[in-house]
Amino acid sequence: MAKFPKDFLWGGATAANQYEGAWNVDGKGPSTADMLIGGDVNTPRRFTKTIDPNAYYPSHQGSDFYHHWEEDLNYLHEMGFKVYRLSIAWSRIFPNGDDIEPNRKGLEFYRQIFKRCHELGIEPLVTISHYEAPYHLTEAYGGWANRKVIDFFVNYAQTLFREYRGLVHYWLTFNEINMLQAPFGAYMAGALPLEDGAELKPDTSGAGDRLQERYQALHYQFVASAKAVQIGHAIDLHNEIGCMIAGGMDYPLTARPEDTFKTDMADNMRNFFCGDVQVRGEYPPFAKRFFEENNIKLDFTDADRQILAIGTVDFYSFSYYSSGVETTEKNTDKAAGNQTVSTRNPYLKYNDWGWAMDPLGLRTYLNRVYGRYQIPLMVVENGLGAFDKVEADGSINDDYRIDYYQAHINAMAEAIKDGVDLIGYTTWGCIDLVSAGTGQMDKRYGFVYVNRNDKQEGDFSRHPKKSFYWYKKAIASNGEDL
Ligand code: BGP
Repeated sequence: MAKFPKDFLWGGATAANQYEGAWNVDGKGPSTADMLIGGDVNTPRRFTKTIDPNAYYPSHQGSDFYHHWEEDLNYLHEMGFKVYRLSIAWSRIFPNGDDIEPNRKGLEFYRQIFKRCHELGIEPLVTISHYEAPYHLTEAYGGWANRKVIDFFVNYAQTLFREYRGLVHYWLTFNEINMLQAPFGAYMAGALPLEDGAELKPDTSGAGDRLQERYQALHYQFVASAKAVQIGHAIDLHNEIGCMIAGGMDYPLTARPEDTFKTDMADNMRNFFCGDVQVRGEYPPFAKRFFEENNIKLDFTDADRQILAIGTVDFYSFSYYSSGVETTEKNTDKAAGNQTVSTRNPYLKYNDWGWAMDPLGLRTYLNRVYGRYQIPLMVVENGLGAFDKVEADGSINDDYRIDYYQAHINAMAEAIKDGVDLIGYTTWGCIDLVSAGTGQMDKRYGFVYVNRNDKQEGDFSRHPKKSFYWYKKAIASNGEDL
C-alpha cells in the first residue's frame, strides 16, 4: 500500500518578513518585524522605536526574495513542489494598516508570483499574517489589544480574497496564533506596544506578564480570523481556510501523577485553547478557570460568540520542530525549543540551538490532534536549523538535514496508517531565510543555500544543497523513496 495519498501536497514554506527583504520598496510601510534588531545565538532580538541606519534589521534584506522570486520559484518547481506556503506582508498591501486604498504595487507583486506558481503547477498556500503587522497599528492603536484592529485586518483579508480569487485556494489566517499566549510571539504579531529597547525573550509557560492584554489581543484575533473565514467562503466557495498552531508536544518527566497532570494541562493550553476556538467555534471548558484564576476579564460580546461559532476553519495546520518535557520538579536541566524553554529529555538528540529532535513525537501529535478534531491536518512547518558548510568545490552536504526529514516523513506515513487524514507537508524555510527566533541568517533550514551570512556578507546567490536532490526524489516517488 502507498504510504501517502496520491494527491498529497508536498512542498515548503517561507514568511515575508524573514525572506522578502525590500522592506521599504514600492510603497511598503514598516511592519512590526522591521523594528526588530537582529540578535544572534546568545543575544535576544531587540525592539527599537526608530530605525537606526547603522543597526542590522534582518527583515530589511531577508533573502532578497523580492528580487529573486522567479529564480526561487524555478527551484521549487525543479524539486517538484505541489504547494508553496508563503505569507503576504500586510504593510505591502496597506502600508499603515488603516489606509483606505490598497497599494497596487504590493498587490501586483504577489499576483505575478501566484500566476507563475500556477504555470509551474504549484498551488500557493497563503498565510495572511505571519508574525508581522503594519507598525502604525501598534503605534497609533496599541496593536491587537484594540478591537479596532479587527476591522483593519478583515478589510485586508477581504482585499486579498477578492484580488486573488481563482489564483489562491488555500489560506491560513494567523501564523502560530497560540504564540500570542507568549510575549515574544505577541510582539512579533503586532499584539502589544513595547518599550524602546525591549528584549524579546522566549517564555516558558505561556504565562508571564501582561496576560490581560495578550489574551484580549488573542480574542480579537480569533474574532478577526472567524470573520475572515466567513468572508473567504462567501467570496469563493472553493477557498479552504485553516488555522495555524505552533504544535506543542510534551512528555511528563516521571510517572508521578502530578507530572502527567501538568503535561496534560500544558497540552490543553498550548494546542487546544486556540484549536478549540478555531475548529469547534468556542472556548474550551478549561479556559473559564484559567481566566478566573489569572483575573483576566475579556471584552467578549454576543456578536463575537456568534461569529466564532460560524467562522470555523476547514483544516488544522501546525508547525512541528521538537518536543518538550513537563515536571513539577524545580531543578532540572533545561532545554530550548521553538520560543519555549522546558526540561531536557535524556532520550532525545538535540540540534545546534538545543531543540530536541523527536520524529515519533510528530506521529503522537498527529494522532492526538486528529483524535480530537477529525478534520484534515497539514504540517506547514517542520525542519532542521543548522550551520551548513560550503565545501571547496561549492557543494553543501547536509546529510543531517536529510536524516531529519527522512525520520519525520516516515513518522507522518505511520500516522496516516494510524488513520490520520494528513493532506500536506510544507517544510520550513525551503530556501534559506532569516531565523524568527534569533534573527540569524546562519541558522539555515533550506534545500537551497542563500549566499548571505550573519556578518551581512554575500551576494544572495542561490545554490542547491544535497538535500535539494534528495527531496526532489522523495516527492517524485510520493514519499516511497526516502
Ligand atoms: C516558527 C515560525 C517561523 C520560523 C520557525 C523556526 O515559530 O512560524 O517563522 O522561523 O518557527 O524558528 P526559528 O526561525 O527561530 O529557527
